[in-house]
Amino acid sequence: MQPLNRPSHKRAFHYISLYNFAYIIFWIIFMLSVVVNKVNGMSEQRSNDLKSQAKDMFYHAFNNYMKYAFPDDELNPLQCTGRGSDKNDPHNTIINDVLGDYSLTLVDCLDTFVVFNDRKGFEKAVRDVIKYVSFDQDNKVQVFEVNIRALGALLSAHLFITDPRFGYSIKGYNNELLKLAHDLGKRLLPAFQKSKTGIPYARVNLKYGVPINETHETCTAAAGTLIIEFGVLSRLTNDTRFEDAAKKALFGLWNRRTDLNLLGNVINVQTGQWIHTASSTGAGIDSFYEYLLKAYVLFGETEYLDMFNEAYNSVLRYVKDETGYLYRNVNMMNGGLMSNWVDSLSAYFPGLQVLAGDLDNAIKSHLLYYNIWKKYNAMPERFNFHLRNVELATYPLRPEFIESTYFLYRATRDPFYLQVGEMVLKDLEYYARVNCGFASIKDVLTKSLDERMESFLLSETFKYLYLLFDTENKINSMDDNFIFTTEAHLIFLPQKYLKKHSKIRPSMSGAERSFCSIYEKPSPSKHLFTTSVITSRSDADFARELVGFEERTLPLLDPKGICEVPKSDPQVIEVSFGGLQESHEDDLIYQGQEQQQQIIKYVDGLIANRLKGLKLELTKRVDKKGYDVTKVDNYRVFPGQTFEIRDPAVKDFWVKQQTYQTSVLRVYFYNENNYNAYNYADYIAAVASFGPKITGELPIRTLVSVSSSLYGCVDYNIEETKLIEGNIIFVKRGNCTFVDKVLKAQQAGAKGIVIWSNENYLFQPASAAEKNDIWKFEIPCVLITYENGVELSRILEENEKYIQEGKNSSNIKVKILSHEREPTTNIKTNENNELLLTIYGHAIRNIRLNLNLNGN
Ligand code: DMJ
Repeated sequence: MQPLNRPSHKRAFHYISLYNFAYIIFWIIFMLSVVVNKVNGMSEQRSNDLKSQAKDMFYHAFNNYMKYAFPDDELNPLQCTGRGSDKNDPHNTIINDVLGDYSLTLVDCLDTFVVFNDRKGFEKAVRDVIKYVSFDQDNKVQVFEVNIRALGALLSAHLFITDPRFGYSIKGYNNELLKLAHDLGKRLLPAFQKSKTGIPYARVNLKYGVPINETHETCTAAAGTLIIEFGVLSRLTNDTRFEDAAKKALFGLWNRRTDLNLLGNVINVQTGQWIHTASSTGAGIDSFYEYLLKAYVLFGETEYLDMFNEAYNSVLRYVKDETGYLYRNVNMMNGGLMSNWVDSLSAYFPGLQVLAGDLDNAIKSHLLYYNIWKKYNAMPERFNFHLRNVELATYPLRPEFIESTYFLYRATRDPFYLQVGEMVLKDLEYYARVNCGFASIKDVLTKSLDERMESFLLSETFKYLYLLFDTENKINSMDDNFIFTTEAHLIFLPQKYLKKHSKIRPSMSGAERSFCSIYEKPSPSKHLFTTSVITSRSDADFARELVGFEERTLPLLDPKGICEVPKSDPQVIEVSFGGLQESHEDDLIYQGQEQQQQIIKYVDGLIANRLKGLKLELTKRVDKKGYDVTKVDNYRVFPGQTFEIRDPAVKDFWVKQQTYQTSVLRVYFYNENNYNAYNYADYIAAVASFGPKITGELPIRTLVSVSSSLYGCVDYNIEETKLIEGNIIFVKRGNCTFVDKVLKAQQAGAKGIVIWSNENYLFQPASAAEKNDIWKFEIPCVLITYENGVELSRILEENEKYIQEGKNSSNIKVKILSHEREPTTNIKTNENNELLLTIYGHAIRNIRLNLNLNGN
């Protein structure tokens, strides 16, 4: 029997190997992809279920509002009653800024019905608004709130009714919503008319205008978030007053920006003085940025884009921190840190970054909020990133985080964002749903509830949630100049309402729009089975560590558990022509031109006839296509302008010039909460022009700071020398030269010196030539930015505390490593055979070389 069986087995094996090999492989791949898909992807069935749930959530809130509250403004979700303005307490601005007895919730969610494709619901809501809503109310409301929630909603619904493309026409409709909007707009105008700067008063009484003794203070977002609704109202009614007023307000703010292109938070509308000087992407300023970019998308007018690009660049430069995950509150004058929290409102910013085409930054900043949500199953109003805990614990069911998630999903189609949506949806259902609707969360730690259901829950939160899962929704593929307003109202403007573009507009931003997405889809081979790329990013865990979220939700990529600290090209580079030889001075070109002005300003930018002694500031472009010159000495180069160089010496100088060497200062520290997961930080440091260059890795050493000699300018005494010997010393910039600091440190036996700059950009510590000849510099000297210095001194202080408390006995150790990318400058030619200066391998886009002055 056996001999007979053997061949048959063999035959069976041959049969399998020849015919079924491909079949088996197919099944293995299929099963693996199913398994991985379960982890990283989302089935159609699941996203359909979530879509229906999102819809159900909206109707649960809306129907209960209609049943228990309408025609009042809002529903009290715990008591199942309605509420309007607080007549008993006129100073109750939390209520009265928003509720003015005009059925706010109904008005605010008109176009949400369009998103749900609910024609009947839409028509009924429109008819109710026409029948019940009047803005002729003796109520003082906030111009911003009424504008975004009511005016925007009315205009959006009117546009849908009157544009036959959508099929939302209503029989007998006679522009009633537009008339209501016009009436409301006129009631808001007094806020502008009484202001000397054109920046509107924050509040206005809908019946009687701006009350006497009304406060002069308003915030940037309140005054800078009007142009969309006011612009559209003007164009639809032919009444130009609204657009003119909103534009004046916007420029009133913009023209008061600082030299850093930053705006503050609160301003006096009569004097134009800034009252609160914190600049951020969050509360008080958030939608100002949003409306610059969206005004450009909607109206197509490039001045808004230019303003946005300038403002956004400064946000990246000063508000965004080193890691690229955190956008903080910084002083508008000097970029210094003003507080240690991020707020829930700023979670919209990644969505705006998507619209700006900056996906890379959008993904990073969104990861931070994702981890905050994971930690609390909600988004606390303020989160302290220093203490890694909640600073303000309320969560009024705001939309911002889900809004960004939606935009990121549309841009990447990464199922990670669907899972984020599912997490948000489940948490809202579990923690906020009550019998009569949804209640705001009073405390994200205890999940206690508040008697409030804000109208934006219906007009924004549920709308974005639904659109996220309804991947085929028409709105998602509208290829038009349409936008979601800051209250998520859908606004589009047919061609006939758009203005003709002016030809005088500076050329650059027209030609090189930063609107194409720079996101590169992952190559399929790299992610064969993984449908989510976000969860596979090597720095994904970093955001988790930033918020101190213990539970690991993303796959562990490094077995040692060490997060990768993100690195990127510098946002700003300074190049100095201090060392430029004036070899050209005898050239014919310059004969008789010694008196010629070195820099000439003209409408399209600046011209430099001679470069020697000039300093250039180069800023990374928003579209990531290299750098732009943003300053030449103290002259600014604005977006769209060029910097023309007429000095032939630039060619030699640029080719020879190797910009200064940078290194990495790796700081190893003890972290009480999470020692294993995150125990070093890398800071990019500039290496001094004198002393040894850094190659490879220098030995790890203890970092010391001498409290009696913070600047390191005087000879160290015996005690201090003992502390310094064999270690690396950390000193502050200032009080004496870099050379003095190095020599003193060297004398005391230091093995290296780290200088804490007072500036937030890197530059190279240099020495006067004579001293260079006299002294021998034996130890490496590196300089770190002000911000990194703040962080490092905090780490040193904390460690000292841990040592005293007996929690840790080890000093802070540092290692200086060479930076793998040597920054270099070069000259290349572009496709039109024009010369381009490059730095770090990137072109400087707005430099024009005009080196042939004699016309030969
Ligand atoms: C909404 O009214 C708008 O999104 C506004 O821009 C900010 N505040 C709320 C939601 O949080």
